[in-house]
Amino acid sequence: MDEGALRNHPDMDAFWMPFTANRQFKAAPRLLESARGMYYRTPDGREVLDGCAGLWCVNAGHGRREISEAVGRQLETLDFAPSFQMGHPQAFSFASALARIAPEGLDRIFFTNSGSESVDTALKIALAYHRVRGEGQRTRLIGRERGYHGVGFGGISVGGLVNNRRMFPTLSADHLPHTLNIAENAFSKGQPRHGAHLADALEGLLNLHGPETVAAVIVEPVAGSAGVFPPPVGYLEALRAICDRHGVLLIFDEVITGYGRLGAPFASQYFGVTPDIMVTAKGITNGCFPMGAVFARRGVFDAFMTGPNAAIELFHGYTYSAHPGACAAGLATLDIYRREALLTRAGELAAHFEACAHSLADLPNVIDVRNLGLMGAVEMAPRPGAPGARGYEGLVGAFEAGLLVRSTGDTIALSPPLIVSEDEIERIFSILREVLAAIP
Ligand code: PXG
Ligand code: PLP
Repeated sequence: MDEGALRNHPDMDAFWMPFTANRQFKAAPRLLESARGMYYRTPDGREVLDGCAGLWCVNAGHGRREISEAVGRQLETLDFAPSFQMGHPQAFSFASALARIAPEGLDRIFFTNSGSESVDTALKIALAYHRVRGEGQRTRLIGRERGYHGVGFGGISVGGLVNNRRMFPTLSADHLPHTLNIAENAFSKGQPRHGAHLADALEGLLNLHGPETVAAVIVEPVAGSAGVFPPPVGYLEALRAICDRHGVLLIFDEVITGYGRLGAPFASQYFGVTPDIMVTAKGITNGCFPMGAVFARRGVFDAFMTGPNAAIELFHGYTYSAHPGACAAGLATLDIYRREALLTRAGELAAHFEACAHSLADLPNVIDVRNLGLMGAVEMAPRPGAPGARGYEGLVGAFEAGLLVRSTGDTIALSPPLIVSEDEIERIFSILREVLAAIP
């Protein structure tokens, strides 16, 4: 079908597209029809280099036959099995395989179908954990400004992106200040120097409410959706110390940073800071099957295993928790990650990625470049009177020039599949350079 025919296709009306300007998109659609390795292909046969691993999820690159074959075999053997009071072997195998790459001690794993479900699961586990230990007064949750924790009611409550919150009532939650500080840290390579003191705001919030009323603090180790904010040096360590002092659980949301994005299996290992609960999704199945997993510290799990043997310990779960197809996809994905050493590969490429990203610093509208591992962002000054316009023009211009990027406000975010080559990294940034240079 040619572009004109697709544009007029009546079927476009029915799909209410998520996080999309529906009318604008349907008037000039951007379609991806197939994908292989580092490239998408459009219906009109153009190749588009994948600069953001789909949506931060296709870490092993596209079209991995090992995964589709494993899923096909699994669905033919066992298409579905309930995980409520029943089980199937792949669920246990996959949880054990994840426990082997998990941060030390985080080896009890609850399956969900997405990052949003994982966040809500983690928050509920944190609240219930305090309750089963006789500290049921710990009901307050603390997130962070500009944090993204998915779109469930729990996630938007601790989340800090105003557009995701303003239409909806939220649970009561407080927010730490965000850590982006362009005035002091612009063009930092890797973790910015200034800002560890921002963790002290947690002491302030705990003192305001009484620390004994607070259940958990949730942060992304590197804020992703808001535009890639690596944590200031010492910041995560300070949060950990404050949580320890006051018996508050620390939750890391690793939906983006998990599965190799920074050069270690998880950001927790990269930074050497271990949370009590870790939220993951996306790269867990290379984006091939919807799935999420919440990792809990052994002690958190054990706190629930205290009542009568016959008592269900946690009244929570999804029909598709540990779906057999998802478990097969996940096992095949972990096999690829191991065989190709992808969970550490970002560490080898990080310096080259950093150099290429920062080579855009001289462009006239660029006010900041940020990077860590294989996460990067180029931020432009807003055009006067039209905030977000330059970012959107960057997204559209890049797509037309054969590069898929993400835009958020006037920031272009990059997170290529972990199979990316040095040449492809150079290509990503040389295309982006031309596109951004042409934006008025
Ligand atoms: N937590 C974090 C840290 C995320 O990045 C979620 C939770 C929610 O996951 P699900 O699977 O429910 O979408 C995410 C998802 C973007 C973008 O453009 C980022 C996400 C999703 C869609 C777009 O930055 N992150
Ligand atoms: N709504 C209804 C009416 C249901 O019966 C169920 C599950 O049985 C759900 C919602 C929840 O669906 P899921 O378990 O897929 O999250």
